Amino acid sequence: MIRYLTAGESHGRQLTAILDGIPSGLQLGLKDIDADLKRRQGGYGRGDRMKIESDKVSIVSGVRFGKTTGAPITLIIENKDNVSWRKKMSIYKKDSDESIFITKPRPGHADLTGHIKYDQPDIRNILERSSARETAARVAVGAVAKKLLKTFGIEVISTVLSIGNIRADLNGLTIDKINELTERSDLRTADRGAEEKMKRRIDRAKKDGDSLGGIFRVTVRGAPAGLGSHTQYDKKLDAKLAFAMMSIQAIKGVEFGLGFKYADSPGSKVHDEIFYGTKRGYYKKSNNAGGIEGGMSNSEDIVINCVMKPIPTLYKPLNSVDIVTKKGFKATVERSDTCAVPAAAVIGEAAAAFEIADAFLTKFSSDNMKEVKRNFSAYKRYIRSL
Ligand code: EPS
Repeated sequence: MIRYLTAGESHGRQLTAILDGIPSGLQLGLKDIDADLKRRQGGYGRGDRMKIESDKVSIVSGVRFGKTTGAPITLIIENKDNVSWRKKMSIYKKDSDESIFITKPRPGHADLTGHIKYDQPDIRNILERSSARETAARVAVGAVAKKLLKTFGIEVISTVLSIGNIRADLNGLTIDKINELTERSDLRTADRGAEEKMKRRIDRAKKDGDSLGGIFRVTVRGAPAGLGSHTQYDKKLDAKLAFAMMSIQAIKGVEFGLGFKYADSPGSKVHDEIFYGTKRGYYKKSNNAGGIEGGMSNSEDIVINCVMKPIPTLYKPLNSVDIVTKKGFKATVERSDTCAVPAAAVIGEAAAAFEIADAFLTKFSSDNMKEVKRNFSAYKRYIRSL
């Protein structure tokens, strides 16, 4: 139902996203998007680039007088750093300069395979686009999806579960409390004790020229039963969400609900039993499934955990081979973040929000918000009648 593309290089002029299929009549302002762009830029452990950028969106199509028109929405975010990169990122042949070519691929990055696949003598042509800078555009798209979902009482939130090998203890905390503590935390985590330890671990990694990964959780609250479908592989909601999360730079694994822990227990211990109450209708007392059964949302919270690898741009040298001389070297120093797990959590919200909005509009489809609302209300009446 909805789709988007992004374009733009990390040090190019701007990032652009075109979002197609959002119904007409959705109230949308710059503030809705800028708030999430700011959240993405935060997080203890970010590098100096974030001191240069202060991301703000421009909406250049698809919105008029504060509401979507149904036409494609074009979102633009400027790269402030581009002023120092104009010549190095020039589109003109006359500005070409072999002396600035990057020939030393970083282990763990797209550099080497991108150089081979695209036949590019300058690795910059790969790294500019594989850079996580692109996620600013995706967060802008996700913010529009979130705005749409909010109209229907659906919320997408995130929290950081671990950084390095330090885990947050969320025992005894309600999801509202977790969210409140997360939004006030420099590391987007709800455990203050763990946060202090994580910060010290990040400080140490920075001093050592190293980087750290971690795990974050994205939770979708208020999704009705029946988003996605069991009938075809590419309609399954968990499959679509997993694809979306895995498409985020540096994400190496995704699990839903109990996830990999499903392997440890027999079926009788892990499947969420079904109950019925005259007021509540069908309900469950556990949510090991993480809100999705048979590729469909089941009305419980959708719980997605993602692991982010440590960022591959390191000050600490790792073995690599120069693509011109074919000689070994110890990887070069590049400006980078030490840890970007809190930012990845915000990006995860955006990726999930887009997929949920797509599944929502597939189910309650229309070209205009009024009709989507009518369709959704009728479905809610049907669910209440069961
Ligand atoms: C990134 C390297 C750093 C990060 C960047 C992602 O940029 P630079 O090379 O300019 O120092 O700051 O992330 C962002 C710019 C951003 O907005 O998140 C990389 O190599 O992926």
